[in-house]
Amino acid sequence: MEIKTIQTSPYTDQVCGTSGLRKKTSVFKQKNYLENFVQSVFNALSDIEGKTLVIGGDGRYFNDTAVQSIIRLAVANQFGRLIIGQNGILSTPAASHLIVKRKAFGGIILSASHNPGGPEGDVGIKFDTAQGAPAPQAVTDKISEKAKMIDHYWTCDIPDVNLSEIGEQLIGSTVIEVVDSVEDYALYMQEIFDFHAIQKLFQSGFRMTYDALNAVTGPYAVHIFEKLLGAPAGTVIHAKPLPDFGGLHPEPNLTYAHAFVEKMFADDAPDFGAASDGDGDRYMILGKKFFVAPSDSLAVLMQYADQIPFYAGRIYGVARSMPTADAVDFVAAQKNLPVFATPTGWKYFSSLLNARKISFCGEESFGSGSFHLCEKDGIWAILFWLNILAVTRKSVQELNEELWHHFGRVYTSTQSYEGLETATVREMFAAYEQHAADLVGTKVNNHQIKEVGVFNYTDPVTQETAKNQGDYILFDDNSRIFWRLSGTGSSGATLRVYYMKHEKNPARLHENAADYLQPLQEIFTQLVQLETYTGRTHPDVTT
Ligand code: G16
Repeated sequence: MEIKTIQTSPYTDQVCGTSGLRKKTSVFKQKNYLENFVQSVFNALSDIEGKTLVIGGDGRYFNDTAVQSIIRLAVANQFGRLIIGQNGILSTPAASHLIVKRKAFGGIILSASHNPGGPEGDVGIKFDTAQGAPAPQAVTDKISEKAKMIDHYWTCDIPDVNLSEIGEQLIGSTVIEVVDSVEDYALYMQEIFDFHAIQKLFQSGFRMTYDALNAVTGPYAVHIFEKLLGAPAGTVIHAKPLPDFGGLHPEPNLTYAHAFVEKMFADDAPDFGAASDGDGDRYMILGKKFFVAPSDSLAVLMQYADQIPFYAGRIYGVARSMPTADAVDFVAAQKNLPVFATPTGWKYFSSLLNARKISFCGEESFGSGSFHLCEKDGIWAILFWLNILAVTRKSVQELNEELWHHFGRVYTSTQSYEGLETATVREMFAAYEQHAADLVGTKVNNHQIKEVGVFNYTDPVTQETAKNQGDYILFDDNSRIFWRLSGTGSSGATLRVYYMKHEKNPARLHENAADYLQPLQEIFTQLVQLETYTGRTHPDVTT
């Protein structure tokens, strides 16, 4: 087998965002685009010869060709073993678990997560380290640097590897091992949760619907919920991973998973509804006619964590990203546990998880996780809920409302304005920042401003810093507006604005979150002159 050196020239846009590189499919299809980036990943890592690399993805359009190209590059770069999910399928959490279980050097995950797929959609590549964790900032910076100066890559002329059959073959000096995508992950879930208790819950007539949105989690969900836990066949809908997700948007939230949400708000809704995103690391929970906000979900998991034997005696603390509403802080305070607030991006949780400063973490963007692995994990979170429901025999609504009655409800809403001009948004930010300091102590629409600022972070474990992670305004009643630019979009700029207010009045715990937070939205749009700069009066997505 001949190793070929291919001359190439850099693309200027190969800069890692919140979670690896995400671009339009047409961008990834350009000559050498994928190869340049993958070789840059390898160039950024030293000492890869003979090492093990895990490869998998969410089954979206273009992944099949991308996997074969990555195999050729990895063989030519002399990796010792490639562990590949059958048919190229691995959810992000399953890939993370395989990396750790098989002591791999790292893994390449082909997914643009919650972004749509297909010829008009997006493609993405993430690199996970030997801890099964998203590459930290220092590594992604190095990858972006290498991509800027790349002038050649190594590949080889080998036929496409058959990924449909489980087994091993030797190509050059590299063992190619195709593994079952689901088995190891499902075994791990059985170590963590009380499957027997959840089986009994289903035997009692408990009804669940799980929407896999034709993305990666279908096979995992059918195996775990229907086969192992005994939920009736048909509990999992849209179970087959499809290249274009069958036209569904692979982001489970109130806007994009509207059909599923309607099902859960119908009179004959099941007791429990859940959905995951494209690569299976996010999740959404619904009860009968009841939506669980991601920040409330994290609070419920934290409240009942000691009911799960795997975590008993191992509950150290919790982290949430700074824009995430602080419902979990109240639970943690009662349990006398520390809370960490990180920038957006799962990579910022890894050091805290590995140092066991925290056991759990989560974000408003529908992700939660624990030290069981260093990626967020949708099926894990859903099993956690099922385990709590099985032990307490309370409803989703009861579990959530009990916390509201005890601690007050932290109303939260995230609004995203998509497809904005990056330069215009920067101008808008700059104009706001010029007068921001003068706002302290003033009243806007009857809300007294206590503090304004920019969120900067120092990792308490590594001491690494991350600056300018978002702007915030804090009011004297501790309500808050936080805003930042998304780092996962593939074109233009997406502005995310996060609103939060703590309500203790028992008579006001059951309002619509977006309506309740409307006054804060008005303040934001007024202070940054949103309409003047962007022409927008309404967000594209509200969760
Ligand atoms: C990634 C990150 C998350 C982040 C999310 C949204 O998730 O891992 O930490 O919250 O993107 O980021 P942004 O607001 O910058 O778009 P995923 O599921 O897309 O890999």
